[in-house]
Amino acid sequence: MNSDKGVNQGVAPVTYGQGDRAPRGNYSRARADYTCEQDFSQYTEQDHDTYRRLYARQLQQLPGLACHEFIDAVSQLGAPERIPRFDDISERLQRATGWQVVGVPGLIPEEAFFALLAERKFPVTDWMRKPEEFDYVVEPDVFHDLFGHVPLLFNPVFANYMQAYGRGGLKASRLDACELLARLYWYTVEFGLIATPEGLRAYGAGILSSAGELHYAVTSPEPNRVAFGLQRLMRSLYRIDSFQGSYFVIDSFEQLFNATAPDFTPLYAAVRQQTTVGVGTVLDGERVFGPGPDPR
Ligand code: HBI
Ligand code: FE
Repeated sequence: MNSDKGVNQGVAPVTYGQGDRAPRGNYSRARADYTCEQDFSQYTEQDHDTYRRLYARQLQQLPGLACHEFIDAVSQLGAPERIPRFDDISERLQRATGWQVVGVPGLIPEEAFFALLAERKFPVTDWMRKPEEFDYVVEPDVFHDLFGHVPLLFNPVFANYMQAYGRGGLKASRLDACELLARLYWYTVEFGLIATPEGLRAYGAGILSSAGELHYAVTSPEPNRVAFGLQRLMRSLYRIDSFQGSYFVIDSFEQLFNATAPDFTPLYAAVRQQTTVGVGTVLDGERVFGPGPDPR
């Protein structure tokens, strides 16, 4: 098990996309790899209640909007009434796909993040948002990280994709291409849609853990839904503070995994030669999807 060896009191807090706002987590308890024990004693009854209410609200929206792989696995998170113990989830996950969840104080630096994914460890923020942040929280919290990300780690193909992403990230760090690879994460792991025989469904954690965006991403006539293409995706800017203007649609998790198999070095070079694509832009001749069926 983890000892306190390697605790790094000097570990730097991380503040992506937050301007000057200090991150909420306490980074002094993190080890050198940025992981920490899940501080279970910090949770108040109010925190557990917030988890229970968030879980219930998302769960009832899933049919017809979330992909079946997610719906099939969500119960693996354990009892929906209280914040689960990461170790209990890890035990089940370990058996299913060899993944573990590990605690972190919040956002961590990209290289530390990639290194954990490459070892089949998914970093989960341990603190819970406050009730006044019920609908929107700036930083990922324990609900987003667990409910949004962990169910699909029970799917063997998606689980392999996440590890491949981590390995690709370590390589991208050396090639100064993290910005391009971050777009891949954003438009797949966080905001991905998948075309199924029953219609469009969401598999991205940012969608699945959001009360409003789940319905919007799948059924609204407003956003663009573009067929997944790696080069096109890496050219595309994204926004972090409102619903997405564009989503990318995969056909299968195999497609996603296979797309990450080649060495990205020539791809990065090609993308750098091209113009970036603005939020919500559709290019000439591009395959787009209409909104999916509304289950309401
Ligand atoms: N840290 N805890 C945490 N969770 C993330 O999702 C995360 C991160 N650090 C970096 C990061 N994501 C992004 O840079 C991804 O684009 C890779
Ligand atoms: Fe996330």
